[in-house]
Amino acid sequence: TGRRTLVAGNWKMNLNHLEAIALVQKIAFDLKPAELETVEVVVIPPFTDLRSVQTLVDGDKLALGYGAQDLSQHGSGAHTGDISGSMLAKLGCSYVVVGHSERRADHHEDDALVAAKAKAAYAAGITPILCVGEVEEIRAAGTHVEHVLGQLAGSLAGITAEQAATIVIAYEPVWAIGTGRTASAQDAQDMCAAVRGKLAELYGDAAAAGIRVLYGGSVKAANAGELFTMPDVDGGLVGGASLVAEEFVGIVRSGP
Ligand code: G2H
Repeated sequence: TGRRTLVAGNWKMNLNHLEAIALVQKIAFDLKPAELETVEVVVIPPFTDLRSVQTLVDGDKLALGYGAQDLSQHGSGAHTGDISGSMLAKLGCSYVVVGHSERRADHHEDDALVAAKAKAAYAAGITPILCVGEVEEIRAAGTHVEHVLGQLAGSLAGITAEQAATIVIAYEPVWAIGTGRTASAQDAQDMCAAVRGKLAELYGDAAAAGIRVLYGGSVKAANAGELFTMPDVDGGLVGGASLVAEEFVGIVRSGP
């Protein structure tokens, strides 16, 4: 497809600082340079680990990307507790997750806010990993495709074609997150293809053909291979399994 497989480990609110450093070291030590050329590998630790991850990656010239789990929609100012895109850029982040279902649920983030955060990421020169996905009731009702495509369009409001060309979309069915239940490879493929279709409608066929669409939701070494061979699944956003170096490395090795 010409799209480079991306495996991103979303650590969520896990690990202490020493564990975080040890995990980055182990991943970097286990993966061979050739493996890191074919698959793009990214870790997404809590904010409090980012400076140390930056030091490790820069100091040892590791071919490992990293990013943050969230950012403020604002550029700077009186927003207690928030972290800006430019702060993340100074820490060397190349990616930031926006619109994760846990933030949509825990912090009432809606599509308009997610779009504002994606814009703030671009303003700081950081690539958003934009998450969409349906809850179980919506899948049961059979309206999951229109729901996810609606979320996608709403969360991309105001994002230009030039910006969208570099975006990463992650389809994460909420019923598969942290539950051990993975969408079937065919279900993942069907939704990722529908997402690409919507991207083509919004930004044109050529742009859509270049945008990476990931699957997320209980990805592990045992199921990653089947998921990643699907034509419209360009990698994975991995939660629980990204906290164990062997599992995460196993997922990376499931790439093309
Ligand atoms: C989905 C995923 C990572 P997990 O949230 O973003 O988590 O792999 O634990 O289901």
